[in-house]
Formats: sequence, C-alpha cells, structure tokens
Amino acid sequence: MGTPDGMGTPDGMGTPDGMGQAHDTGQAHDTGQAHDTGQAHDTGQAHDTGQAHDTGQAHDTGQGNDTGQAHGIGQGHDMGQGHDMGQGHDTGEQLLSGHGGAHAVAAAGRHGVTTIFTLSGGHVFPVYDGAVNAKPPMRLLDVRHEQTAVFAAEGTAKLTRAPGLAVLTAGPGVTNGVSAIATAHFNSSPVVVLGGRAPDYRWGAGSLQELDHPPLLAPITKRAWTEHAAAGIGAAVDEAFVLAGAPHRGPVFLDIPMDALFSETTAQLPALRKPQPASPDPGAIAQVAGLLSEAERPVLVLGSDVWLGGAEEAARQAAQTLALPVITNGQGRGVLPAGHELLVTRARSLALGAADLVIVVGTPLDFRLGYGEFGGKNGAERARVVHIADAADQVAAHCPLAGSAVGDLAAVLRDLMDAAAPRKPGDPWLARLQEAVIGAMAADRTLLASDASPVHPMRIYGELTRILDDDAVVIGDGGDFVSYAGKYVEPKRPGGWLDPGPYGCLGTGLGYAIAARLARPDAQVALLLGDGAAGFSLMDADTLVRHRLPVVMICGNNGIWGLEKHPMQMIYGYDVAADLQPQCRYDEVVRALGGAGALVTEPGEIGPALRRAFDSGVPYLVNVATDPGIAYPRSTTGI
Ligand SMILES: Cc1ncc(C[n+]2csc(CCOP(=O)(O)OP(=O)(O)O)c2C)c(N)n1
Ligand SMILES: [Mg+2]
Repeated sequence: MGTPDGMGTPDGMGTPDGMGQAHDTGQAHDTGQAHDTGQAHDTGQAHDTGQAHDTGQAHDTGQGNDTGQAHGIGQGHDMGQGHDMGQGHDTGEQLLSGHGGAHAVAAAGRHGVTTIFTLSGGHVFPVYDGAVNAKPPMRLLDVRHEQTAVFAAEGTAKLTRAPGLAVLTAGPGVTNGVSAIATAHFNSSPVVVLGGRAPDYRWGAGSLQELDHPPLLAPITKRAWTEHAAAGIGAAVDEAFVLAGAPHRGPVFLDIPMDALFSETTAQLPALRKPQPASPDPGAIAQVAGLLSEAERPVLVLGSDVWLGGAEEAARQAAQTLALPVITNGQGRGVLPAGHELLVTRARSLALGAADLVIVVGTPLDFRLGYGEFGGKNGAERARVVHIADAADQVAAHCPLAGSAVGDLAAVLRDLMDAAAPRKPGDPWLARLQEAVIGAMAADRTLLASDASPVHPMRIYGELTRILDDDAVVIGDGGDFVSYAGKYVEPKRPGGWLDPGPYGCLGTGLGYAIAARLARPDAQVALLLGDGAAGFSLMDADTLVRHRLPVVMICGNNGIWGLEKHPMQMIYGYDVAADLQPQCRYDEVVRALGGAGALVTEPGEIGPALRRAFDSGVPYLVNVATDPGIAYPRSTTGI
C-alpha cells in the first residue's frame, strides 16, 4: 500500500499520533467500547473531520493522506499500486509484494475464492484493501452479523464444493463467528476464517479486542493458528485453504496480528498443491462386496460427503448397477432425484428397521442415523453395518461395524460397484420398500392439500413443490417447520438442499441464502424460516437488499418456538419461554429494510403469494400464519 504514515508500518502503529490511536478510534466508533478518552466516539470529531488522526482522514475523505491509494478511496483506487498478484491466479510459485492483506487475498484467489464475506473492523482493513486492488478485484460482501459471514462462506462451500472465505475482525468479530464455525465443523464444510488480531508489538498491554483466538477455535477447526510474520501470510493462507479442502474437509482458522497484516513485504507463494485422492484398500472393498452378496435386505445411505467429495455420479451409478434401495440425508439429498425407483427415504423407518445390512457412505453414524443401530424390527436380528468415510478418523468407533472402507468416496463407490454382484431383478425387499413409499406418499396427499384455517404447515409445502424448478436451492432454518420441509421437499438434483446439519444451529438461513444467490445466480432460492429462527438473522435481509440479491423467504409463522413448546408440554404439561408474538409482521421487517413481503393467513392465498414472490426479483418474505397447535410427528429428539 502507499506510504505508511500511520497504517502502513508497524512503526507508525506504535506512535501515539499514528495508527495506534487512530485505530482505537475507529474501533471505538464501531463498537462503542474501550476508547481511552471517549472523545472521538462522543464527539465524532476524529471520524467526521479527520482532525484527530491520520486514519480518520483516510477513512472518510481520502485526503491529506498518502495511504488514500491503498484504501481504494479517492485517487489511488485505480492505480492499484503495490500489488502484483491475483492476475489470472497463476498456480505456480508466485512472488508477492505489498502489505499482508494483499498477500492474503492473492493466496485466497488462487484457491478459487471470488467473494470475501465480512463485517468491517480496523484490524482487517488490509484484507479489504488487498481485495479492492486485486486484479480483478475480489468481491467484498459485507453483512450485519459475523455469524452470517461465516454461514455465507459455509453455504458457498456447500454449493460450490470449493472453500469459502470469511474475514472477521478481532475479538468480538471472531467470537460472533464461533457458532457458524462449529456448524461448518459438524458439516465437514471447507471454510477458511481469517481473523484480525491485536498487534504483537503491544501484546499483553491490553489493546482493544486483544484476545488469543486459536485456543477458542481449536476444538472446532482442522487447525487454528496465528501467523506472526508478514512474509509468512501468503503461505499461511495457502496452507489454510489446502487444509480446509482436503478430506476430511472442515473449517480452518488463521488470525494475523495487525502489525503483520499492515506491513509491506515481499514473499514467495508456494506452487498450488491439490490433495491427491486416497485410493481405497481392495481388501476392505472385497469384504463389503462379500457382505452385500450375503445380505437379503440391504440399504445404502448417502450423506453430505458424497456431494462434497464429488461422488454423486459414482453413487448414483453404484446404486443403480447394484440395484440397492437408497436413503439420503443432508447434502446427499438429490443424488437420486425425487421419484427415483430406488429412493426409499419415505420408507425410512421400515428400511432401516428391517434391513439386515446398512452401508452408510459419507455421513457420521450420529443421532440422525440411530447412532448406527439398525434392524431388529419385529424380532429380526440387528443389521450388519458398514461405514464408508473419506478419512480414517471419520469411521465410527462407537458402534460395532461389520466392515468399513476409507478413501475418495467416488473411488470407493466405483470399486464397490465393480466388486459386488448386482441384486436380482424383482427383488422382494425392494418391492416391499417401494410399496411403503407409495403408501406414505398417498397418505401425505390430504395434508399437502389441506384447506384448514389456520394453515397447516404441510399445505405450504404442497404449494411450494409445485412451483420449484429442478435446480432450485432450498434452505431450511427452523424447528418443526423445517422438519416438514425435510420430509416433503425432495430435491431433484444434488447440492440444492441446505440444512444446518447435525449441529442444529438456528440462524444459518440468511447466510446460506446469500451464498445460494451468489453461487446459483439463475436458480430459484427458497429460504424456509421458522418465525423463531428468523430472529437470528433476518436483519441480513438488509444485506440481500444492499447487494441486490433476490431470495424468497417463506416464514412458517406459528408464533411459537414449536420444536421446544410441544416437547415441553409433553414432558411437564406446561411450557415456558416458548411463545413468540402471534402473526408478527416479519414481512414488514423485510419491507422496512428495502425488500418486499406479504402476510398470508388463508391456505388458498399461499400459491399466488409464492408466485408473486418468485416473480418479484427482490428479497421477499412470504409470512404464512400457521396453526400453532400442530406439532411435527417426531420419532426422535436427537438426544
Ligand atoms: C442457536 C440455537 N438456539 C436454540 C436452539 C434450540 N431450538 C431448536 S428448534 C427451536 C425452535 C425453533 O422455532 P421456529 O424457528 O419458530 O420453528 P418451529 O419449530 O416453531 O417451526 C429451538 C429454540 C437451537 N437449535 N439453536
Ligand atoms: Mg415457530
């Protein structure tokens, strides 16, 4: 970046009239916290007039400050001085120059990152400057809560299968992102989170937001560390992306002290490394093939890693060639399209209860899959279980396994397809499951068309599935309302269904929706929001508006935390802390933020309202008042 009388050098940062104070002012202005004198915050002098500090000027006016160029404010924006990276994303070794933020952006760009999800903070300004001055510039998508930034990065990873990037400012910026990082960890989503960090030169003296983040992040990331050297930033960011994208995928956290991030330096970026797919052990495959040949009632379960690992085609072929009944979960949904003759998700309890062999691919044997205990229905024997994972440490250790295989999931599935004998045509087990699927779907029809008033939530799905295109992205964020969606909205293609996954964190909605709109610009994006869930991220409808990202939000508004109220009633006979405002106008909230919306109270209005929403081309919330007396018929609480 330009000349550093203040922000550019660690020296300047240490001086009282340089970056040290100016930065404190910026932060205090943002957060209202911890300003030494309180003057700048109270009077707005430094921020508004630039009198007090160098960076105040640069930030607001771009005048009188040599760093104006580097900030992309005023004259310097087009000159792009100080950066020679990001062009064409050379995959060989690369010489980086400029400040640490520019190095970070160059390294991220080589991994296919086109958007940085963020919420502003002075500690990470150089990353913004690096993005603005990269060629081509990297998009900055600024949100209203850091959890949305990380959820958007995770949503990007889930949809594009390349790592997403969130940049969070030091301290509260990072801690606000923690639930979303944990979600990515549980979902094995490749996400890189870059954190700002208080400067090393003052560490221990109590500078603003001085928090050692990596120990907080270590349990929920593949690695969490600090890069202290400016010249090491490019390589560290590169390492973070390689690690996040290598099976078993997951989030990686790296923070960079601001003195390193603002420093100008040159460094070598290593040549791009791609993880080599791990070949499965032929002996393990042969054993699974043997189990299949002995099985009378096999079931194949396909989970999120099948999609994330690019194994969806191999999975479909294996299922079809071997004629195996299939159940999908998470992002495995859609690998066999809705209506496929082998897809028996709707006969799930029969399939998993009566199976004698269950082969689970690319998803943990957690509460969603009965902790890996299958079969045993009506006095039958327990099913044998095979767990297939993309990394050895993902194979379940908490339940007995008859077999397992580890490696690139596409390779495992192809090898299995070659090694195992196909099941005979006219398989009575498959026929039994297909019959159960047909019966379940026939039984649904009445409620999917329900004329009840107040609205039955299933009617919303009856209407929505009529409108959705094959390539629609459907996102669920809520309790019962989303459980219904999981059951009645069956995707036509893989990679188009986003739920919070086994961490079950409410609030993923707006972040995932932002990601979906960016990743699939021409597809319908439908965000299903419980009214409770809406409260966690609805403010980011503002982000949809500011960045012109049309998304249809459908709020199943029962006026309660349904998935908590009903169980509490069941256990105690009463409930507390489970009521919300009946028919609260969340549609008006979106309107106030610059989008559009409508309240729907009658079943016949739902279809037309959804059509208007999809046609509107703006962020639109259809607020459907539903019957609070209806509880999703749940067979497990997950505990
Ligand atoms: C961050 C977070 N806080 C609390 C919970 C516990 N929780 C799970 S479902 C649920 C109720 C959701 O209510 P709503 O979104 O209105 O959906 P409904 O069940 O009413 O359809 C709650 C509070 C959670 N999963 N995540
Ligand atoms: Mg609710």
